[in-house]
Amino acid sequence: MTVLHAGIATFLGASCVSPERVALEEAQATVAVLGLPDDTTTVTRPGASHGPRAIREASSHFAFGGTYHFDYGVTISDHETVVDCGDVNPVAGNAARTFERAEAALAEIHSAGAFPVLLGGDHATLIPGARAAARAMSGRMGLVMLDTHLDTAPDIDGEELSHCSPVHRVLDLDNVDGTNVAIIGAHGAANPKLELDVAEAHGVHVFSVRDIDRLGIGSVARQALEAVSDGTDGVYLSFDIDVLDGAFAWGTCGPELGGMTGREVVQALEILTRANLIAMDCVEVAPFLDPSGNTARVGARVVLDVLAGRLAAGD
Ligand SMILES: [Mn+2]
Repeated sequence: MTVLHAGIATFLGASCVSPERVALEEAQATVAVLGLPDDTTTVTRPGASHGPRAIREASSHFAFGGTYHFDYGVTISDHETVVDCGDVNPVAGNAARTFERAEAALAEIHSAGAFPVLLGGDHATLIPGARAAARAMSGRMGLVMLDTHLDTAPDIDGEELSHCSPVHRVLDLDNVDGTNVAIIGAHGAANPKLELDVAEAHGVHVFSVRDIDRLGIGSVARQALEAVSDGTDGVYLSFDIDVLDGAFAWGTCGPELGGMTGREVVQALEILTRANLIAMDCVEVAPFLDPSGNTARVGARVVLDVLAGRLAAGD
């Protein structure tokens, strides 16, 4: 039976399971989707707080024919038990407390041995995502981020929990070294010089769109994979939907001209999923800015590619 729009719009129609270790273990969850509907650290155009539900809704379109991913030749549901843990309940106006709640839920998911798929929310979503992942592992953690922006600002007017600062908060972690951080897709006119200076000072590998033009996405993704994997026990993958050219995904706070193409993103994910991924996020989908629904659909597709890519890489 083909089911597209019946029932509750969980991610891929997955069962709802509370983000508690015991419940997740009872469900034998191997992948746990968690929404963080918060965009209160956004500096310009908000709306990403509605991203998780829009991505879930869009994921319904991919439930046609089961969860077979043609590009990878794998049926995700044959290998993974995906569950949907719903959304973190944000504390309005208090990002710190909201992120504590997100970290607590993510800690349960990690302890149950499931792979967390965190749906933002603005890019500050990466802060609790990375903190929880870093705490759940023993060795060093790498970070690979696809983003138009560097997001390395130390703070914004003294506020350290900003969607301009998540990479700096990751660099603050004890078990992260800047040389194990790679940013793919940086470009455009909205990256302050200070953020580039911070990235360079920490030895972060920045692969710009011009690098992609010059070297090809295959070479760039392989170099990033090597950097984030070198000496690390696990890699966090953070995907900001705005890394795509604004023409592909304009429903986001800061769409830019001249970003990555859909084909480049697909190729990059195929390579990056060969890393030992310990968690992922997909952030900055602001559905009200894209009435067509395409940006959310792209977000759902990114998650599917990561899930299928991990399976293909594990063969
Ligand atoms: Mn961005």
